[in-house]
Amino acid sequence: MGKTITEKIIDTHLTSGRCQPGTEISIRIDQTLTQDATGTMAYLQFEAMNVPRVRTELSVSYVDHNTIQIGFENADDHRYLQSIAQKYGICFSRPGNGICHQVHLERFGKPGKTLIGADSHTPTGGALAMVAIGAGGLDVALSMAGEPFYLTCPRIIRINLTGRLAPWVSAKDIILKVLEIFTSRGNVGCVFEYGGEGTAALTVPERATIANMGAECGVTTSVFPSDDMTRRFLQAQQREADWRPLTADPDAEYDRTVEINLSELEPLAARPHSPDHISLVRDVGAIEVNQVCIGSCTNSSYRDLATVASILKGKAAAPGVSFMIAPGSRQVLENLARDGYLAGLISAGARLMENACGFCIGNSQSPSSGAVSLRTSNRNFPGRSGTKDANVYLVSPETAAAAVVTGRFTDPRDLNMEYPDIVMPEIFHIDDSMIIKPEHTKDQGAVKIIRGPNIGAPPKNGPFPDRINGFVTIKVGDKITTDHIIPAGARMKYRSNIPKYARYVFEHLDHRFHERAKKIQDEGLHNIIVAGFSYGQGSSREHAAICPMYLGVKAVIAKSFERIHAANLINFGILPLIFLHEKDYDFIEPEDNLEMTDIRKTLKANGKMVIQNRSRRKSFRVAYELSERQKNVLLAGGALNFR
Ligand code: MIC
Ligand code: SF4
Repeated sequence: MGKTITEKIIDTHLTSGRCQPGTEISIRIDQTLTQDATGTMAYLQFEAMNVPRVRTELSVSYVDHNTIQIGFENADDHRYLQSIAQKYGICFSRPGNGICHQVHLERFGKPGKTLIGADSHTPTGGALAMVAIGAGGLDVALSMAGEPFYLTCPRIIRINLTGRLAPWVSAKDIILKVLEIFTSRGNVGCVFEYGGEGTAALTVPERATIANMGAECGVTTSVFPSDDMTRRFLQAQQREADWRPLTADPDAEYDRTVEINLSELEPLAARPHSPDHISLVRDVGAIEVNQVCIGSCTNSSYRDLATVASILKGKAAAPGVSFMIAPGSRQVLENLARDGYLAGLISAGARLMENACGFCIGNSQSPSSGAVSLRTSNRNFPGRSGTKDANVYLVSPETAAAAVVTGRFTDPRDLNMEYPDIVMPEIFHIDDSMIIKPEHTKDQGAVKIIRGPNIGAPPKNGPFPDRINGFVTIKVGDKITTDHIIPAGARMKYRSNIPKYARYVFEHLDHRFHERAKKIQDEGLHNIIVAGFSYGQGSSREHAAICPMYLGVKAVIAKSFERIHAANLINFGILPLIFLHEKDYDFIEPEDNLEMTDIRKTLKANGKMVIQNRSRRKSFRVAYELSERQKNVLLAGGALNFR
């Protein structure tokens, strides 16, 4: 039987298990990436592993999230990361060099390789036919230490693209269509593999937009073939030697095939406050737009910004629109400048942001109260922009540019102009001077690691208790994101300081969570979180597990979990439990006293887990989906203790 691209890559990297969907396997990791907001914790954990040098083919440490640097904390983190990179043999992409996923695509990604990254949009690398997976920092640290990466062998869904995109419809509209079909929940353990004649016509940056936002569906990753388009992209990056063909066999079998006819697609938008609230741009209506932000790792390539520049040529931003551009990388910025596009953007009134995450993570450009903000990024979770009552819509660069001109939500086809035909540079102007390659000196051990006062050691956890006697510290609904659990934006500067960061757990849902959790913990009791479907969507930040762990959370009982967050909970010794009967969720109230006994014995024997709700004098059953390895990690109190 033929094989899919994903199976081919997994097969050549398999270190344990058999490639049977739903079972646990482990794979060898060729490349890793980290970014500064997850990186410091990942490297603090890596340091604790006492490995002299990374054991991957390539590890890259990017600085792209916290580049505003109000106060000393972020600059200290950057300095720490640079010293770590030098000591352990890691490439260091300096602040200002660009967003990790864009730069990795340009300078490092290779067809057929495995990549894990401490960022949920790592699957962007799937545009280059990699198996590229987002994970918590601790899992990335383990991969850097040469250990395999564990995952559930995925079910592969083929997305067959037929037809050809009409003018003014672009890659963002394809992935928004995918989000409409699959939604943001219920896709755990799947991989999207793209094929068909519509796929062949997409350039690598367009494929990257699609692979990037597969993360919003919750899939393990998205994979594209390595074909002539891939070769041309790598050639333009002067890396043709890294190319190799990689396609699915014609008789490969998929779990399911979904067809999307590109010729029928129209401009789409994700309405507030979820990436899967999809509408036709036409149906949103001509509402007034206050802010337009073009950038993020989803849509900040040369092609995206050159398209915007061409649409805006000779025009000016409407007076009511604050218009921002954040190029994905220094390479994108420099090539736009050399080719004359940048001047046009500036003339149109663009406010030029640094080549970094910036507005996307809410650490700058928060919209005004109640504003309508159009963004080309990938997440419009409530409050993520930094303004609680802002309405953020996710759209293509074309739709965003149309709103810049008209000041209203506008279908770009109504601009009554020719669709710009962007000619991509045959060879990009390339300058890697902001990537510091690790030196191969003999006295690596002598390199001094520089730690600022905000950088603390990762907190320790004891073995998992046999009995949980605790309280429901919070009960939340469906689709709770890691942004809800532990906010980013202005709070991100405490990523290396868990006692401080932990004060903001569930800040926007219940600002007294921290106080209550601390009180329960101080009384020697446990905290328990109760949740609905799809708990832990979005960011890979392991702080959404470490900070609750630090506050004495021992279990999360949910209707379902998202992949990365469930793995992070286990890695930090928090038990993820699933309601066996969903209706039991309705019978629990905040502050209920719950008790679980004989936990260690039950888990080891794969026995039935029953929880007593002592406040309601009721009991209910929960399930757990844990491999033997995960049980051992959990019982040890987390992956650092287990190693
Ligand atoms: C995000 O887009 O939410 C982030 C910020 O890039 C996160 C990582 C983080 O929280 O540091 C992600 O996507 O994993
Ligand atoms: Fe950065 Fe936004 Fe991409 Fe996350 S989604 S890596 S914050 S640009």
